Amino acid sequence: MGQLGKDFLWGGAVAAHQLEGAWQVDGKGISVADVMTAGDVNHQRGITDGVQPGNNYPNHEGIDFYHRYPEDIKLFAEMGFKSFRTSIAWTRIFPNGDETQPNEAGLKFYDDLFEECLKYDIQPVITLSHFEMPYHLVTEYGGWRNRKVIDFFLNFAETVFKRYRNKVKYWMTFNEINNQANYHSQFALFTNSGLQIQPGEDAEKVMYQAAHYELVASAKAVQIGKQINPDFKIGCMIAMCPIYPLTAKPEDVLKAERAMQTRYWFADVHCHGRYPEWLLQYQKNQHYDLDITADDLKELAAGTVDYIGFSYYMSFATKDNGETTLHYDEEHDLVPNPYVKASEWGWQVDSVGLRYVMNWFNDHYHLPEFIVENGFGAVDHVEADGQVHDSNRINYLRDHIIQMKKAVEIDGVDLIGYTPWGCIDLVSAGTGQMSKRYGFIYVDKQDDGTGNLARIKKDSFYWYQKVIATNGDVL
Ligand code: P53
Repeated sequence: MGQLGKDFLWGGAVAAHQLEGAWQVDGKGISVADVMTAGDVNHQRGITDGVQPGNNYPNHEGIDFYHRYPEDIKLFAEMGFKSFRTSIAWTRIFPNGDETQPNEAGLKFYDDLFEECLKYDIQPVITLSHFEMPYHLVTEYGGWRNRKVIDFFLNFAETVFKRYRNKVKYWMTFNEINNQANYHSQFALFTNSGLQIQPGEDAEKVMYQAAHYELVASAKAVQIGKQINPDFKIGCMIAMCPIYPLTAKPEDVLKAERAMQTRYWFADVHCHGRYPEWLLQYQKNQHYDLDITADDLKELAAGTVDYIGFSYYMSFATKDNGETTLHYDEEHDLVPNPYVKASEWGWQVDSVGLRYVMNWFNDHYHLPEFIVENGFGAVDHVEADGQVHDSNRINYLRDHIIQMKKAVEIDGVDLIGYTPWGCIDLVSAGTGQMSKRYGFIYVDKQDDGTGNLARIKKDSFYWYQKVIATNGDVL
């Protein structure tokens, strides 16, 4: 029977663009996140044509982590964090993305940040590309639809691998690379790949091309990283929302299977180093004439990942719609699951699903896993005495940790660590809101941008501190 080891990486996760702010400080360039306005549960975030005056761009200030990180890392250390997942903002290192020489001030910032973590024995866990590619690569190259972007990315990856080779061991290449399986979502295409679909274009085909280039870039990055430091562990990062059949009707089960294939083939390529048969056949049937070379296929095979990093927030369900092609369209083919309750943002909370997906990943890929995001986005209230009683967040995390432990102790899954999302309140990726909070630490900043950015420990702060101190025994 497995156990959470004594080196289990308890921690928390964030992404550069959602908390650093300082969007134009020390030579940083404009990223895709810098041209996204605020939305809410009913309104998508806008994507503007460059930064336009008069709009609210919540990522520009974030929670000003760029200037306040020593205070924040100290709070993480107080909770007992062993790891801290963040990303390196590509635009701090290569402001436009296509320069040959990096920006030293940006490199220095992450040196200092990682040093600050290591001071407390907190291991930085680093995502190379987390929804924040240089906007210049979108306007000049069309984002990841362009093969040239592979080399720009590799220049970035090599630069940071070399610079931080003695400070960072755990890396991930592309955050939630599979969100774009939902190719109808402007948000997913833009944040994953800097794609803006032109009239008359087949969004699905463009997505398959961009994803291919990203997967090649990831495979090459894995190989480059291993040359720089053979001890590196380089993973993929998959947004895992399992898709259940609504009923035991065979057609529903088959539809759900294709839905899973459509959302998770990205993991097949990362882990197996090759495309699954169903997808090759699908692309052939669609007469997609994709730029996939024999050299690319060799790179994919040579650059498989060491572990599966994944986020887990919710599960989905689907049902048969009578189409024999089984084509899965995430925008239209999901149905509510009557057995689980949804959050205020419509995310269907399902802790048992976490154990299910840990088994699913293990059976498909037989690799170590790392839960690099999990959490409950909810409105918090600061009471008159200045406290935040976030018992619903504690309940969510407790339920998920219970299932996580079962997957390890009963099912034998090899789990590296657990870094709940947004360990300090930050800007929501999906909506741009501050009010969709995940943190153990409250940040006084509101959706309209007001607030003094003060940090407050929530009830969950003390709860998680105890969880870590007892290695998950006291929940
Ligand atoms: P927010 C969709 C589905 C699952 C995870 O999300 C997702 C998304 C995109 O919104 O994103 C991840 O902030 C992502 C983080 C993000 C977090 O989940 O929309 O990796 O950047 O903040 C939570 O509530």
